[in-house]
Amino acid sequence: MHVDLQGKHVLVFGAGVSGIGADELLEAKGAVVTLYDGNTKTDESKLREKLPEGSRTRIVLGELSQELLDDTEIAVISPGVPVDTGDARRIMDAGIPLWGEVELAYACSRGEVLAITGTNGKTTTTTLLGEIMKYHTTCKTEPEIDQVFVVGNIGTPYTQAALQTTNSSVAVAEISSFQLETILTFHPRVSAITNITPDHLNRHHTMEEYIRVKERICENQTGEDTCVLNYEDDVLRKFGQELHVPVLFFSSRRILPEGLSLNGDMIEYRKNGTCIPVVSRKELNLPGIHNVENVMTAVGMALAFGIDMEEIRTVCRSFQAVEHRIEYVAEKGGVVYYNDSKGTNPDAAIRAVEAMDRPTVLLAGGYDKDSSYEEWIRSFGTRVKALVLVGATKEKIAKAARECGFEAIHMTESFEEAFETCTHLAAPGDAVLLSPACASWGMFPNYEVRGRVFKDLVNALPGEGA
Ligand code: UMA
Repeated sequence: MHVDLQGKHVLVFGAGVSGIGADELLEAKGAVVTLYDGNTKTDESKLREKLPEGSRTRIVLGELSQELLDDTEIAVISPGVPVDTGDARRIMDAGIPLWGEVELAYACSRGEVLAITGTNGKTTTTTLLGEIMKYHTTCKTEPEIDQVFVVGNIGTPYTQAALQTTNSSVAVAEISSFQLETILTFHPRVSAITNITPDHLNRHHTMEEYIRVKERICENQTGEDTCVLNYEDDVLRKFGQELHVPVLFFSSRRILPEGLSLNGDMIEYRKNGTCIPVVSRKELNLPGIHNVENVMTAVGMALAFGIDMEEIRTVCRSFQAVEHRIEYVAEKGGVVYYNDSKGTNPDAAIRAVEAMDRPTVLLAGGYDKDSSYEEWIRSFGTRVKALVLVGATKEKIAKAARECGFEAIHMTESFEEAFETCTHLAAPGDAVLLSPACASWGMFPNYEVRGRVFKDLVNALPGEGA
């Protein structure tokens, strides 16, 4: 699909990585771009350095003036900007079309899109599917796919790849609920929703709204497409049973007559009365049942796209855990350190706790997303021996922990102090797990930086490591 943006006056709202990607794409398409960011502390010259060479973009910081709005034909909004308040609302009230950065990228792209959303598992699934698709292109002398782009919420803005896409390329896109809020024509050939549990409720307000937004990933799909869904998620099972798009279900708890199931240790694929073993759980280098579900999602999507089973198997067997997702860091003084900085909500953090096989000192807390923490605390069982808290949510988590009867709580003032406390509390044979159940914002720019700071602290501890 290609839109004509030549000479159009476009306002890009938000000057993070999405805004910069959008700016670059819009300039290449001949639009007259204004890059706007509400944060007055933004360093304009540093921002300009990030824009393409010879960029003619006008940068506006602080206030979004009426004059600028009057001059805007299309606004492209970054995922982190809430659409129902402040300036975004003013844009909509002024009748200016509001596109998400994903919509802009899609409208300027060619080729097929495979898109993954869900509360947890998106990044691992997207990475694995990207690897399967890339491997596929190396297996054929004349592959029908010429290039694979792994984009979206995973970190590389979709807009950055849009102009390189061709009629034979595939974009494997991790799409967040924030991004789905502002799609219009976005149409994946295969979509997937890994699971839906409470997250980002400060932004979406209610669980119903969060679910509605997630389900928008299928909105433009047709009977020719496929949606891969988790049968064990009550919301998704019901959604799939009523969906206008063919559904491929997967289950880690029961054998489904059609689709992907876990039978003992074996992932199996059933279709039209035949059953094909895919890969054994023991052959995967990923801990936890949630990762079996992530593998099933990626496998289902690859199969729906027509990739050979043998190619899928090869990649599943060699695939390693994604950085920041229950990532083994090192063993120091008999203590094993795990980085699960990507555990940014209680459900993701439950999965990390459940994957621990030794007494665990848990480092948690961070930005407040209006989450409730009781279920996560109840999942501690006898595994978590101490909870070390830091950040804006520490009091709320401590209160919830005490109400659940968990008393081994240690309050700290900084991330460094929290880490040091963990090292004192952990004895040889224990694990220290960073799995905050909260976003990093307020303390760090993103979860990647938080995870790297943690890993640097671990690696600086005395001892051999590895
Ligand atoms: N801003 C305003 N006004 C506002 C809000 C923000 O001007 O009301 C400005 C900020 O000052 C800032 C810019 O907008 O300069 C930030 O934009 P952004 O928050 O959209 O961040 P980006 O750097 O563009 O990164 C976004 C995603 N961030 C969010 O959705 C919050 C990244 O996902 C994504 O990797 C990137 O686009 C590329 O697609 C991160 C994330 O935390 C990993 N996602 C959430 C999650 O996974 O839970 C959804």
